[in-house]
Amino acid sequence: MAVSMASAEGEPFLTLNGLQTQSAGVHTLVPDPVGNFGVDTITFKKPLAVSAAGVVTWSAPITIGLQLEETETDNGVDQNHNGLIDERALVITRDVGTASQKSTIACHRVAEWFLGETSNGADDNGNGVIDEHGFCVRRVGDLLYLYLTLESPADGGQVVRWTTSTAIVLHN
Ligand SMILES: [Ca+2]
Ligand SMILES: [Ca+2]
Ligand SMILES: [Ca+2]
Repeated sequence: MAVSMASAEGEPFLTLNGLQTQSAGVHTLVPDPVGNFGVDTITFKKPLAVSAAGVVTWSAPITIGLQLEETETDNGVDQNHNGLIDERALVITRDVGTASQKSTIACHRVAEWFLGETSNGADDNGNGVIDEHGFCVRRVGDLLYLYLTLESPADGGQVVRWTTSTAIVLHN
């Protein structure tokens, strides 16, 4: 039992760590998610190289965003019959705005809302972020906080949700 719990909780953790937000430039965040609501879509650049004089060469923009699953409609009904309602996918788009722009899906089965949160202008789950979605990003100082809730159908029409959050240090 303990093993399966660890494995299940590991999935959102591994997803967040695979997003390559590590060392994203603090001054490259669009939007800069400093508000109490956070954002579910963010664009950033990463340092590719630093010259001897300290000049940073930045990557092309990278966008991470929460999107409605292609086969789902945002209406409280399980259109694609997978046992999940209005589920999202987390999409990474690299080389944004260039000829080689390409999107890939980082993960499916992202919940519409972060665990314990509902849309009401209040911080229901007491994590300091208001009305956050199943994927949410918020900046505090030079730390970028990432939140993720994944969900999976279970027996008897139930839905099981796993959630995690992490903080990464941004590049100046
Ligand atoms: Ca569905
Ligand atoms: Ca909250
Ligand atoms: Ca709320």
